[in-house]
Amino acid sequence: MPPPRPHSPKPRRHTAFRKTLAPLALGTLLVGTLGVGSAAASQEEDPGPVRVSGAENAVDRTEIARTGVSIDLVEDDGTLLATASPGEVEEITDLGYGVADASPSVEAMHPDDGYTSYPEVVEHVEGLVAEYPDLAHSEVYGQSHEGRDLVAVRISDDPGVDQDEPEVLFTHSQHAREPLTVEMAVHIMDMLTEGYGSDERITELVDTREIWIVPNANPDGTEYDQSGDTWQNWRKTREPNEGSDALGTDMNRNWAHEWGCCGGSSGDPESSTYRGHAPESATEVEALADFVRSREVDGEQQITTAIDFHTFGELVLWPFGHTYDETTDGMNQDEYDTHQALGELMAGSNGYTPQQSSDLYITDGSINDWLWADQGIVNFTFEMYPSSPGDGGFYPPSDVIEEETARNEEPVLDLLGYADCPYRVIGEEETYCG
Ligand code: 0X9
Ligand code: CA
Ligand code: ZN
Repeated sequence: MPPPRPHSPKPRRHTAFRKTLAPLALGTLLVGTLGVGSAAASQEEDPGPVRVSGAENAVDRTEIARTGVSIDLVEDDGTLLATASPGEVEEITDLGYGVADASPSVEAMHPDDGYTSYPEVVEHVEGLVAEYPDLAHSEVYGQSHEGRDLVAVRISDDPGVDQDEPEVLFTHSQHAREPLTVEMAVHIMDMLTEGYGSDERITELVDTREIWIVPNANPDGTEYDQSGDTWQNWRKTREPNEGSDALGTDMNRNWAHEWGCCGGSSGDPESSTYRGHAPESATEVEALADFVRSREVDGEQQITTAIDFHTFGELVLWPFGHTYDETTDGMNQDEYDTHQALGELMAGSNGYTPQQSSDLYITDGSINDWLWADQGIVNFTFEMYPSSPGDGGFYPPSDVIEEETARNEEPVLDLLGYADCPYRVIGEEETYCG
């Protein structure tokens, strides 16, 4: 069954085009916005891409993030690419940083058919399960706000039943405007099923692990992002917020560990890093958190390791995000060292930069912090290709998909390999897995 189409009016324009196309589009705009006054008014405040100069370190970046902007990239010279509303631009300017418009080129903004849409990913999963019933099994773990199925795929030998094997979780597209991460999910599913029986390493891993793939954690956001003549640069979910015209929550600020603690998210629904009105208030976060909790069998969380895929920046990140400290309540030295060693190992294969997540800027309510602190899962955020906005930012041309997803085969297989005892990576398997 195809998911219901959202009924919200299509956006008339995109922030990125306001400056260049405004005079030209004025006539259409007036006609186009008749009768949708409030929606049009809220779009005036839609966050758009900006370039921020003058930030020198993670503390500066956190100060900037605290205004509510999403920091989308830290460039080598310290310049930031961010998504900011007009109000946030003013705040950053008041803090003494430079802000310039960073609208991407028109060509770069056309949705690219080479990407896998949400309906296509559902179809791909159905095809996979039909072709490899002995290796792949799909489950609907909930419904998005707009009623789309939230899908998880289990790949293992005997995938329909729960075996006593270490489980690994790959999550994709918490952020709608990161479509390359959905391609990563497709690549992992294809690699594991096609490689089974011919590739010895893959066969062994599929036989001895249960591998969960959530190919799109935020389908409403993705469908909206791909709904117009241009990509919509949309990050959040699409659920209405009480008392505001602004839609959606930043899923990666809505998780229930130290939610909203540390200036790493926004309390303003207009912001692209809005944390929601309560932990797990976003329908899609609650459903995914429930799914993770459901993997606790006989008091033991079966999932041992995880990667949450994002774009962009080519980074491997590990918890915590809510504090600059490496060790703290809920993260001792061995635990930190295990994350660091595994992160560095994986970065050694894909060429990404490995670092603690707060080295970038403080985030609170991220999935990483919750998976570790609440569920004890050794886990990472991958920020995939590109490393610079010049290569397409969130929307690189689809002809990079094959190369940039294949680039993560080795790290994914490495992580699967350590899933029986991640502490082996620091030589402490006796202590923790004996
Ligand atoms: O800010 C985010 O949510 C991630 N970056 S993105 O540009 N894809 O939005 C980074 C999250 C890293 N922080 C933690 N994992 N704590
Ligand atoms: Ca199991
Ligand atoms: Zn992201």
